[in-house]
Amino acid sequence: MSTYKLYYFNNRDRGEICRLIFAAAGQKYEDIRYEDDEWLLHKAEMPLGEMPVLEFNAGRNYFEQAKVDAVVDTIEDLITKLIPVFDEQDDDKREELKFDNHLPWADLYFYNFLETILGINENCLDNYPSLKQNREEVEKQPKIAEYLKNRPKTSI
Ligand SMILES: N[C@@H](CCC(=O)N[C@@H](CS)C(=O)NCC(=O)O)C(=O)O
Repeated sequence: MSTYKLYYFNNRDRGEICRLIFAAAGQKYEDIRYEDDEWLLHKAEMPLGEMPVLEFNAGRNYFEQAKVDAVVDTIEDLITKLIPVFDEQDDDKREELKFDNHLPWADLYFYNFLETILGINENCLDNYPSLKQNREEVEKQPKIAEYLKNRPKTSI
């Protein structure tokens, strides 16, 4: 028999839709709710350090499709953070936004991830000029350019 554990904070926010779906389906599940003051003890147990997390049959990330969804959703979070920067026309304000949102780190993360995806499909950014531009800007940074030129070549 399938068993489900849903981990979330003791509030509705992003977790409640899962609870509502379980309720609507009449599916039993364990509703594990962490209080804010105990969250830091559990954060590292979560695959992405965030909740909600669904545990199914005593393991995490069981469905291939769920893993794919998680990757896409995580990239979606990054894109959401990048959008105000792409939209900002004023160069100074744009730099400020990057700083405020810790975007240098997000840009690098995104750059690295996309490199793998581009290895699978080199045309995948053709419809996303702003993402292409973001990659180009990362590559243009002198220290990054130097690193990319000299790093060992690996397949992934
Ligand atoms: N894209 C993620 C976002 C999850 C998310 O932002 N979770 C927040 C609560 S709504 C969280 O875990 N915050 C605590 C933390 O990041 O330490 C999802 O929808 O699963």
